[in-house]
Amino acid sequence: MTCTVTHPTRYVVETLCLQPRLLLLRGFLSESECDYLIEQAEAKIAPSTTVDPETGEHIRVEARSSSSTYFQLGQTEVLSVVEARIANQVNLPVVNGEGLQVLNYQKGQQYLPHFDFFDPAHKGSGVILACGGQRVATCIMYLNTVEPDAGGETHFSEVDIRVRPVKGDAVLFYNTLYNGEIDRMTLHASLPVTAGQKWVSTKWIREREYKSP
Ligand code: PD2
Ligand code: ZN
Repeated sequence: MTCTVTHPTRYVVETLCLQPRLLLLRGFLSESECDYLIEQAEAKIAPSTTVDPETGEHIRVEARSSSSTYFQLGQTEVLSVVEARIANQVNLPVVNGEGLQVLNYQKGQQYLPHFDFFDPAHKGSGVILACGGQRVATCIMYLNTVEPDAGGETHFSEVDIRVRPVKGDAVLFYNTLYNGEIDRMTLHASLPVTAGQKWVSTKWIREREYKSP
């Protein structure tokens, strides 16, 4: 499909919480960028994996029942534009970003409460932290709207904040505190989708340039 790249974009930044540092970015992606990301992902989507904290390897877990796929940094022009927009918002270079991930949740699928940072106390974290440092921020972009009462909210349980997926909006949160320590207040989940489906794109941003192992 053709995707109109409109850069720079105007969007509204709303602070949802100071700790954890949580921002809602309304209208962060255009409709056509959302549709483009879904279309690019659809062909290659597969059951999601997560990083094993003991070994650092990618494994499939019940806690994450979605399907997903990854893109390389700058793989297409549209991806580059979105990546530059995120980099501007977090004030960190594009190269600190891991490749964009697109996730699909069907009815009943969810992502149980977890942290996006790598806990330095876990055995497997050393290997992962060596290639770019900590995941300082996460940007979850909603690619479709999930109707009210149809579940699928991103839930920050420590502060009981639920963000409902609205097409084009994004939630940005900081996994580390100002002193660089991990912030356990960022515990978050994707609540089960109870009707329809949910599409998101997640960007994890590292402390330094990210080089995949
Ligand atoms: O899809 C979500 O709402 C969600 C919630 C928690 C995504 C992630 N975590 C993630 O991709 O890390
Ligand atoms: Zn997460």
